[in-house]
Amino acid sequence: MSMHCDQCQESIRGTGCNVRGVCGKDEMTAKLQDTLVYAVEGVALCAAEFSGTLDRKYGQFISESLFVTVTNTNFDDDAIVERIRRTLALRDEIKALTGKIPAHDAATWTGNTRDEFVVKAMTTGIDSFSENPDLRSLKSLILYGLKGIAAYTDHAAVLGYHDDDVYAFYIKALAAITSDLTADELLAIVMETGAAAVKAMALLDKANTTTYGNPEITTVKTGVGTRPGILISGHDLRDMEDLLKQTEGTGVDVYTHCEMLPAHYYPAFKKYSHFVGNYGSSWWAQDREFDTFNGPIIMTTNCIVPVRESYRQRMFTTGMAGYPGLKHIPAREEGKEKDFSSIIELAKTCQPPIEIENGQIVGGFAHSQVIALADKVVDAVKTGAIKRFVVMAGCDGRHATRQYYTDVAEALPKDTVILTAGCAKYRYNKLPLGDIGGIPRVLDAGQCNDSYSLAVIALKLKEVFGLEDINDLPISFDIAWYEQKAVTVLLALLYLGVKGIRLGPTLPEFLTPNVAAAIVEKFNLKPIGTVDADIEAMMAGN
Ligand code: FSO
Ligand code: SF4
Repeated sequence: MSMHCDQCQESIRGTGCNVRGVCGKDEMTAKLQDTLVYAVEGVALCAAEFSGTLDRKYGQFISESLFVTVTNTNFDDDAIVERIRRTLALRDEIKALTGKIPAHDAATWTGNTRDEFVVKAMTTGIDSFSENPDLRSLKSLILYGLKGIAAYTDHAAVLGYHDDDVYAFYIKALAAITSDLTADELLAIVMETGAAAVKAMALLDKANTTTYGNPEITTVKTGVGTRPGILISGHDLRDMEDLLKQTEGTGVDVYTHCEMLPAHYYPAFKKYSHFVGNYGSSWWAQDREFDTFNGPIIMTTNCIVPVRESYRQRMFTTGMAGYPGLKHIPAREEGKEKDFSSIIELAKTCQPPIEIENGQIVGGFAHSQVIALADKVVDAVKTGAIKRFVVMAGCDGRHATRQYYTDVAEALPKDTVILTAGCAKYRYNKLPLGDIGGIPRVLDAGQCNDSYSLAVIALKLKEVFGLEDINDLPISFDIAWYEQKAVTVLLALLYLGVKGIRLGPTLPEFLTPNVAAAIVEKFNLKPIGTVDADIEAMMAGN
């Protein structure tokens, strides 16, 4: 048995991960995830035969299943096997509905055991997409974009928000990647994936802000209190809500980790006095930070890294996240909260967190807050106090090459403002970069999906300055990517017409030279260079 995975930035250069993932994913999990994607393609092929309006439960299920296969989300083979079974049952339900069976193996194959799923995986996965590397590359780009979109539509669905157009697009695009299409036809679907990405991010923005209010400027503490705490990570805000409600008055504090930091910016969560602060930094540092936290940890989504013995007994997953041997908190029953009581009881028996730093992080600059400050920002641009905005959103990662982003943040001229979102921010959000007339030099919009806010802000500035083209604004894009949600954000930005984006630390391995050249030519996408050369070019508008 062998695996092949090249979906993230830490994929082994030149070959992809083919023995074991750098992320910790082993061959069995990789094969089962490939089979799950294949089963989902079968659902899409059968659903594409349906002429009426399909119940949204199918789109929602596709969204969940793709999300399970996103990097660092779910390593639990049993959970994936169970999901493959459910996917096949759903596929057969649609076949019964349409009475049509597409002439494709994904629509007809059957299996029920883990062994059968692994055997199926030998002929599925991205290697089965096409013999032609360029076509395979384009299909991978579409699939990985869909996986990121799936994470976002899943978060929105948890809050009761759905976009049937995006659900319909899953069916169209997944059916397309199982078909023989030309490079031009696939490129058109790549652009449509960008359009669906914008819709998915807009939907999630609406879901989050309607449910929890618009993020506001907030100072978040990084020190610790004296009571035991629960650390919550990932991106699911409804889990955050349920946890804060259930811990109120229990003597247990709540801290955020990594991508949950922006929960502090929402009015609905800020009001809780036991919502103490943020503990630690980016996802890849979790094994150190979870160790010293002392209390229970809840992973609501990715990114999970291989779990150390020292905190295994106090780490939990929920939602689409999973890890073998960790307790999984089940989905909430209709109209009820998720039950975090066992975690709260465990927390009461734990020591308070060990302090690893004692400072603060300022954030909450999503579109509504920045637009509320628009006059101040526009004045600062007009008077020359702000010369340029540099969007440095995206993901963080393990590699030392990401020091580039810290160095750029430190070396940018003092009359520039960094716009950020996602875990990429941890490379520079604790640096004393100062402010410009009261406007902080790092404006954090929130989680990676809040990159949508940065696009809204750019479009608003374009309108205020009466410009025809978003590329005429004094904004440069210096984006960091790691997993598939960043692919989604990149496709969204390309779809919105942003040109000249710098992408690092490396261009995606799954892009062949021909596909990369086509994207570079059309969008002037470029790999990052040296800190000095990139800053000089950005300041000159290149
Ligand atoms: Fe980071 Fe992980 Fe939010 Fe990603 S925690 S890397 S792009 O999952 O989702 O930014
Ligand atoms: Fe490798 Fe990334 Fe795939 Fe993990 S997700 S197996 S690190 S390419």
